[in-house]
Amino acid sequence: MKNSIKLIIGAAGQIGTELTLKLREMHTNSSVIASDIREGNDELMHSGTFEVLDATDKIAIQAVVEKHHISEVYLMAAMLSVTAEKHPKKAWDLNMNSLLHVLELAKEGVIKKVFWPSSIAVFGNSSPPIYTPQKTILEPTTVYGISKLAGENWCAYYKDKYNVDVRSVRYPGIISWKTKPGGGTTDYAVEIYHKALADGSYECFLAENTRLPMMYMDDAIKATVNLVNADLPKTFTSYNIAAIDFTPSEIAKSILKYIPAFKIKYSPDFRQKIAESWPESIDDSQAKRDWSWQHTFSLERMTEVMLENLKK
Ligand code: AKB
Repeated sequence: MKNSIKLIIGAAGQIGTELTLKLREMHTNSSVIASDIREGNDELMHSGTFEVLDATDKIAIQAVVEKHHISEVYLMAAMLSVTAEKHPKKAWDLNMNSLLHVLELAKEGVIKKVFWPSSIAVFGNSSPPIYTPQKTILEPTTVYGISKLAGENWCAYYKDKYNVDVRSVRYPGIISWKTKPGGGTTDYAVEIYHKALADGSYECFLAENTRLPMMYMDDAIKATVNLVNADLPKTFTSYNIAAIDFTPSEIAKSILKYIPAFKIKYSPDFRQKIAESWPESIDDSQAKRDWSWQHTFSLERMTEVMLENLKK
């Protein structure tokens, strides 16, 4: 797969942008095609080919795949937890149809490999909240979580029935500075850095002791790239991956070390209930065993890097 051409669907989003840039750096700019329904930031647009692509349109996906001789697809387009609660049917259509289109293209042999991210949103109130295991009760409470769980089952089905090479991780909340996230419950952990620098204060939509699993972007990209290139067991698994977990008050404390006058106020809203249905921490021992997953960034290091880069 060294010289395979890669297509990122949803390349203008928070993870899609950095994944595209990383793959372009690792391979060549011309072997990584970015696509999204809207244009991305300057770095993304100027570093290689970009195609406007609606992820729900199978004919359009196939046309781009054939035009560029794509063999690997990274399907990063999705509606996240908060937006999906506002538009359940639209979220289901985007999150499911895009996946089924890509899996069908893989089944037909048009593409060879698929990466599709799931999320900690597959867990619900009945899952054990601390060190949530890989295999456990999965009763999601959000439309987003329901779509991710159904997606995991579809991936397992296509792998088992049609031997489709599809790989997946359950991302926790992802924190980064290049592109802002949109519509997620874990977005507060990005907003807080922006507001700390711009206003010296932040009004948090989660309660101060709400602990959630999180990860710095570089670790999320490393997990994605390593998983796609690993030799894996035959059965499909959407892998739990863990890095750090913290509460709003703990991330605020880490910011206070750099901005001593920083103030935080807690005004939990409807997003609190979503956060409370998700794990506090994740057991990722199977990812460690199967493909040697290991995170790098601590909360302290992440705060340092976030503030340093956002200041620029
Ligand atoms: C969200 O908050 O919806 C996402 C996720 C945890 O998948 N960041």
